Amino acid sequence: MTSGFNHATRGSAKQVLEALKRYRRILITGHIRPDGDATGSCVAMGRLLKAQGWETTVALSPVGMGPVKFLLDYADCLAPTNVHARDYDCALVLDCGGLERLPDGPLRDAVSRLPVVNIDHHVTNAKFGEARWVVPTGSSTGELVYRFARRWKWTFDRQTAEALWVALVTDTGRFAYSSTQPTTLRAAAELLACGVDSSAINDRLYLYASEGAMYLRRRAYDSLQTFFRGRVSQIVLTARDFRRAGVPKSEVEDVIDIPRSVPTAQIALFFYETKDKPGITRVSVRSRADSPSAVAVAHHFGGGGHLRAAGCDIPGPPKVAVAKVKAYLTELFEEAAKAAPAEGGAAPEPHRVSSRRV
Ligand SMILES: [Mn+2]
Repeated sequence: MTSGFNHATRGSAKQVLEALKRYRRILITGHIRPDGDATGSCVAMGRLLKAQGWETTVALSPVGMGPVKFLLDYADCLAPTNVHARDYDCALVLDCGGLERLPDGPLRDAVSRLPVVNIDHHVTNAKFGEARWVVPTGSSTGELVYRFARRWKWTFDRQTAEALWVALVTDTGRFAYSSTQPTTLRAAAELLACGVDSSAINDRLYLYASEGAMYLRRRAYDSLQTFFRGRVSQIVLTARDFRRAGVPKSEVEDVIDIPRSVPTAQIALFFYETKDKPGITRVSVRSRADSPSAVAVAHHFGGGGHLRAAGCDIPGPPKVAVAKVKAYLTELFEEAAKAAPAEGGAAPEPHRVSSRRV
């Protein structure tokens, strides 16, 4: 496979626009359990295309959406269960690397019957649909939607700018992750100029916490453990924790920062059980530049995502998932130690797993 071919399969903004021009009624949707980027991108694109004369409907489930739910007031939104293919000419799928990442049921059925156009930034993107624009180096799909609209000189009203602002802010960890690029900040600057109330949005997204969320944070801190001489850190929230808290995981998206805050941690893990997937432990994985990549770890367990931020589902309760991931990481670290023996005769990484509570 030549690099030219690879490039072609990623498509272009122009390819996406040409495809959309062939259709009138556009169904817009994003990945399951929509986060700020998926929600903001869909809502903004719905408004942008509508302003250009398209008929647009955004289909996203508000369940578990958390504090970004307010963006749904900015678009004509439909529950994924109420979607029928006959009402649309085309599906525009945003911030979604593969159709299996759409919610099961009427929405996915409808999309599978429609011509599909995709804008996305996941490295694991399957390059599906009749037209696409996939930019793995893009900070967020929101940034791509911004660049897309900007390229055709479309304008951004305040609500559209706010939806894109939320997408950028949430996917870049408030412009802190390494995915933040000059283009990201330029987009953000333009959006601010459109009247985004960044301070109010920041409070809404990051400051306010319910009692339940505070309880979960305490539980998360209590569960913090490190392994492999501090190179791996993890927290666990069980179904029982969520039952007691009475709030969903979307209210504590940032608890992954607890294991990430261990200075020696190359890999940070967050194991949690949710109501919608009983019997499954979900794992969020984060990695640093000098470690096995998060996506490699997630991929081993059938998951995916970005180079340094990925996730996977592992059957069984957290205890079982923790053991499985630990076993895999032991292998990874041993392989790495063999491939690059320590300099100056220093002892290789220990084979045993040392565990300590911090
Ligand atoms: Mn995203």
